[in-house]
Amino acid sequence: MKPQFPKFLQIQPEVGRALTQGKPVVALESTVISHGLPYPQNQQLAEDMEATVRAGGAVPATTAVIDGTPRIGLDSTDLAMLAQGEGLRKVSVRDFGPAMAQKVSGGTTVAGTLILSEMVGIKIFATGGIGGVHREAPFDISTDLGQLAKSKVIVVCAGAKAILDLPATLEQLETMGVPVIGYQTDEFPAFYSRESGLGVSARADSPEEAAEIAKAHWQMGGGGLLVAVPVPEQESIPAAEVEKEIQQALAEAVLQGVRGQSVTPFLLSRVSELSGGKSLKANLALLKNNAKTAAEIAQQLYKPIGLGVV
Ligand code: PSU
Ligand code: MN
Repeated sequence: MKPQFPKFLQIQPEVGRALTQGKPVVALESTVISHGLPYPQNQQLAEDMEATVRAGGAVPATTAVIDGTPRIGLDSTDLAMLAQGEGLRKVSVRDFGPAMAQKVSGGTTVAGTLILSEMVGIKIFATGGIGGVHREAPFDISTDLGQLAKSKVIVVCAGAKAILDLPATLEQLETMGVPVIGYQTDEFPAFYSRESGLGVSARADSPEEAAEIAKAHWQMGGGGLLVAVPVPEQESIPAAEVEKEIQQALAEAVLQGVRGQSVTPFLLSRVSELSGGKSLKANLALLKNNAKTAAEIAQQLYKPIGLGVV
């Protein structure tokens, strides 16, 4: 049966064809472009992630809202606009309605990308780090977690962002029934660092194994899954080293009264400045590595192996 795509979405023809033919598609979130990284690294990264997915044999589909239309699959002009545009929104679950009605543009967060992916049958996407429970304000819990529990999509990430309360974030994921799969690791990666001292709920050593776990989870009525891939060794920063910068950035955020959607972008950019660009390098490396891993898993997801097609 051919998938029916909602009329209010704009799907790039190549992505639509791949979905209709059951070929592997990897979605890519775009808040990392509009809010997570500085220009021009953000634009280069957006292009690099698409190229990495392609090299891995899958079709990339960066998602965003442009002039009020939710879009799945963007071209270079769109990516450049997201990287350079002024006044772009950060589109999470509650922001689609206003963004669409008021015809504005913005990058989709992990939660926003989960919604769009599931709507068109994309089963996997790549990001840097998911949102989670904040340290200074434990009632500030990213919508990413709630949406992960609902959408039947794999999110390939390098763990949750290190600026967060990682143990609390893992507890929330457990409460919400979201499997946390360590990819070739028993430890939950901490974004800039390969180590956190925290465990995962299961481990997968290959793309096949990750895909089989996801298919079985979905057969049992489960929602989203995290596949947590450690940042490549060469660009990783020891947790103790980056922690000092995180502490300082957190203190500044409290002092300056940074709140709501601005907290995560503020912290990421301050840590980058304080680390002399070292954390930015790690962030870029892990994003590309996650795109590569997502393409590998996508190949397996669309194959009728083991437990059968989903
Ligand atoms: N990963 C990155 N940089 C980012 C983000 C993730 O490497 O900027 C974004 C994601 O879009 C994620 C969002 O969904 O930050 C979380 O924001 P908040 O904590 O406000 O929910
Ligand atoms: Mn928040």
